[in-house]
Amino acid sequence: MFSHAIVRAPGKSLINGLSDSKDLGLPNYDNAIIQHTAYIEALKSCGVEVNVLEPCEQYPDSTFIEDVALVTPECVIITRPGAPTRRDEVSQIDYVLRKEFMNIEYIEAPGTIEAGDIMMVGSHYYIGLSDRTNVDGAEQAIKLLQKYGLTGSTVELNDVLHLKTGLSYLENNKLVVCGEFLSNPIFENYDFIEIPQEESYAANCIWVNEFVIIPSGYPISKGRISDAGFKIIEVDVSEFKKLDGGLSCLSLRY
Ligand code: CIR
Repeated sequence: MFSHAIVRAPGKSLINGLSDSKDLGLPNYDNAIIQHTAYIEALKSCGVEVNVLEPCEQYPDSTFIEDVALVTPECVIITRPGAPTRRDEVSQIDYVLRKEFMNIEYIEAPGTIEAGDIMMVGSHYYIGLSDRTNVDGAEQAIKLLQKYGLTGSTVELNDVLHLKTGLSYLENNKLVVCGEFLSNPIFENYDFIEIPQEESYAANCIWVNEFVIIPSGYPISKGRISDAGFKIIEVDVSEFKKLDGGLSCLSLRY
């Protein structure tokens, strides 16, 4: 169960965020604020207390707060983002987490890792090797997890930005799966909830205390996740999609 979440309000600099989805256009700041507020309300309705951090104009992608830290029940790992424009974003979360957590660890150069590449399944953490997360960063993270009695393993990525762009774990062995992960033997023992390619954006959804928060506008995915026994909350995050950001990227949950 999660009791807390941390989010960062988007800044006006959002329009300068990284994007491989330029065909969707630039994000609209006013809509992004409305959508972000609805996202916070969705988290609250799952019983989570939400700490809303001030926007940080210096870092256009800083609303995608998931990427800069991994919060586990035993320790926090401050990441080292692979995207150069995001690397110093960590300075904006470090002091926030220090107020709440004792065991804070850091990924060091030349390692890079973004926590959108890390999927928690109980005490095990799958780490995607992507354009943002390198082998060194993943190995450092696995060693740190082991130090606290947790485990980790790597997953090669081919097509997606982050591991959780195409995978979401919903507890009870249920795994939302799309694209390249459907045929990856690493995940063959999970109960798949398959997301069709045309709805691939919905593969990034979040389990929060019996609920699953999904992006609105993906009816096949909604039906399949609902049929698997979950209560669904839909949130429109289309402005964040324009920057390749999904639902999970917008919060740290613990
Ligand atoms: C980026 O490219 O870094 C941001 N525009 C989007 C980050 C999305 N984060 C995530 O999937 N965990």
